[in-house]
Amino acid sequence: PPEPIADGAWLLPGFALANASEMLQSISQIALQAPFRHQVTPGGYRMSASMTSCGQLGWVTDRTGYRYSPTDPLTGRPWPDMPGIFDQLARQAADAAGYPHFVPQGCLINRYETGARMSLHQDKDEDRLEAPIVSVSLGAPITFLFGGPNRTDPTARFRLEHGDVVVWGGASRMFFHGVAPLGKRAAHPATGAVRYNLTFRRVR
Ligand code: MD5
Ligand code: FE
Repeated sequence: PPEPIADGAWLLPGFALANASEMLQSISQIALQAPFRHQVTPGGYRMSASMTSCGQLGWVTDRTGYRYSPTDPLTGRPWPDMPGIFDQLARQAADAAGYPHFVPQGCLINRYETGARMSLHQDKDEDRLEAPIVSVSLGAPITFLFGGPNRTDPTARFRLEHGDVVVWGGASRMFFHGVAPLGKRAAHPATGAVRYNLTFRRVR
């Protein structure tokens, strides 16, 4: 059953488990067309998580800024189509968390290897901040950090495991959050020492 973890945020433990191996296969297929790459922030830092996207819009960053793009800057081609199983799972999870009619326009796929992390940030490059973000974790477990609406708010930490889904809506949609470095011993039989996170987003 969904567990509340913050104002408007729901953890759905194991919600994606039954589809996990098919989703991992889809990620491999997507990466053949749109390879994982380490993007650079506007400040000039190389992100330690590598990323790709599928669907109508992908999230990109370079020295000029953060934005959503219908094409992959690496290849100039549209992002790979969003697999039906991704779209269905994201809608079902949003529904189960009390956000019906969620329409994902894009899926950002983050790939964490040992030591990769994501520092505290807000997701605010979307025009539709009233829509939730659906997040699916696959592979090695990590410690997720989330705070509140202000950067200085205290951060809670909890473990996200293979197959877990979190739906971030309501107030939590704008909360500061991050990911602790993937531990040296963190692994899962399905992926080895790698964690994937898929975030489904309504952008426009
Ligand atoms: C991850 N990814 O585990 C996380 C999961 C990202 C990112 O943060 O931007 O790619 S998404 C978690 C999330 C989304 C929106 C709001 C909140 C968390 N929150 O309020 O804590 O790779
Ligand atoms: Fe984020």
